[in-house]
Amino acid sequence: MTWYSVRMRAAEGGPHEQGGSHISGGERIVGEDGIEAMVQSLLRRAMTHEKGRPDFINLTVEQVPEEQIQSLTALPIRTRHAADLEEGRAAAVDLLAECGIGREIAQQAVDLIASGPAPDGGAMRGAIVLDADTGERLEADRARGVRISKIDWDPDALVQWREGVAAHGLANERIAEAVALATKVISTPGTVAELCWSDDPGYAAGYVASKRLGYVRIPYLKPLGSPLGGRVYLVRGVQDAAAYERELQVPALVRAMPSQPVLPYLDEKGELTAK
Ligand code: WAQ
Ligand code: MG
Repeated sequence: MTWYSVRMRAAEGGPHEQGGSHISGGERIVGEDGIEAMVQSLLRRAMTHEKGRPDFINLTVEQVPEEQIQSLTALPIRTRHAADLEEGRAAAVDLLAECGIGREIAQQAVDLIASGPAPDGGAMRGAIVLDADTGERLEADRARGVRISKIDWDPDALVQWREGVAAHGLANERIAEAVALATKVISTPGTVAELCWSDDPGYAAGYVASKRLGYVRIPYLKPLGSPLGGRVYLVRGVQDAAAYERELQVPALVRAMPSQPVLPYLDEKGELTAK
């Protein structure tokens, strides 16, 4: 099977590298038959995005040899309840602390995304790389951050996953993409945990992910209407963010399912509940 990486990034006010503000991006891997439809779908995503109308769109199609593709097992999903934004952010700090991150650094990760981590005070195109012990930001470019690329679900695995999570109302493209991205970063050496919420004004949910906790959804991490969101990759033992990003860009397909794609809820004490 020959695979193709199809990726898109869109900005308003010129290209990203000339200061344009990020509107939307996408990373997919498809077979030859799927290229045309994927280009169309990513183009539509860019042109109809709620963040605005891009005046710059970059679409890249690139062959990826099968033997270069890493196979990943999807992180299982669970939900941590939160009634509102304050509870949601407190839950995120608790979960990061459970991953062995000091509460101050965990709070810093939340505050970074909440305050608009790009130099212009907006969202970044990629992720912050945060040293989990010192709180130092390691990414070289604070507008771009580091990006995972060449990532997707194997088509058969995606069908199986959708069947497994559909009863929980989770079988949509946004969550599938987020699980694939989280699975990739958590499998990358040096990563301790990830914190994420969307920069799309209409989407308030996010997650904390780690090897042990899996992908823990939190329903409210920001006020609806806010264009501020992002990702923080909390790392240990990473000196060179460029080398870390090269690992994030090794082509990967999520090909295997966890034994249970959806796990029980987590309560405030981080314990499993049957709810
Ligand atoms: N690599 C690194 N960072 C990225 C990437 C990537 N490939 N794609 C996006 N980001 C960063 C970037 O800073 C974006 O501004 C930010 O993440 C948010 O991206 O209900 O929709 O695509 O379980 O808006 C999570 C919750 C949704 C899903 C996340 O993010 C759920 C989402 P978005
Ligand atoms: Mg977005």
